Amino acid sequence: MTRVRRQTGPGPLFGTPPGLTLLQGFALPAEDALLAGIEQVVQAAPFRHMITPGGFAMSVALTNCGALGWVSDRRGYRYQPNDPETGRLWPAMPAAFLDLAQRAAAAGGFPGFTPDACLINRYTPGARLTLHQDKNERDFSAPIVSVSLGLPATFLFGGLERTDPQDRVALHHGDVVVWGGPTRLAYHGILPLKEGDHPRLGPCRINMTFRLAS
Ligand code: MD6
Ligand code: FE
Repeated sequence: MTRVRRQTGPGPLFGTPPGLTLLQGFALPAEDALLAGIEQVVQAAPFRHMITPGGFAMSVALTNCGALGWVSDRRGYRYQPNDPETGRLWPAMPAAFLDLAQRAAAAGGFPGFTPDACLINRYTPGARLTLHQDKNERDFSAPIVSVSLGLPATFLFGGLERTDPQDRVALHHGDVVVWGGPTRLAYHGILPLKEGDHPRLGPCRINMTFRLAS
């Protein structure tokens, strides 16, 4: 099984599982703008624990910005233009978010990526994301760009079947993962977040994933 080892300094890390590019520290220069943007989005559309179709509250709290937002409720998972809590449109995607996502996608081999959805996940210690596929988007030829902020987490990256073996990738503050092509529908998840206190974000991890949903 491939083990991904953390290297020093930013830049693409070769030897990651095929179809996954890890850009270590890529988001650090934009850190202040990203945190300000998140604050702005959260003021208009606060983090909330959505209910899964099975009836459980997710341990991860989430919100969205951009033309479309990912939502979950008893009826299932989908993208929609409005926040179900307020009925209002999701807040616009801050320019710094779009700029970072486009540069990261290009660095990961996907030039011309224009995401219309940004899902923002907040993890506190113990929160996890069980193994899943991202398959509510319409066009799987577009990649996903995923930005990690705050406490580190262990990302599980499996295959196209739920039971396939998984690689583990450590994601730290400022890391960006670009994911597309043959592994676009790979199962993946996040192990329960460990306790910790991040200098900028405190006891939490925030993940932003950019998608072309429509
Ligand atoms: C997370 N990320 O990192 C959860 N999905 O908190 C995801 O579920 C994810 O990072 C698709 C592509 C990249 C991701
Ligand atoms: Fe996902």
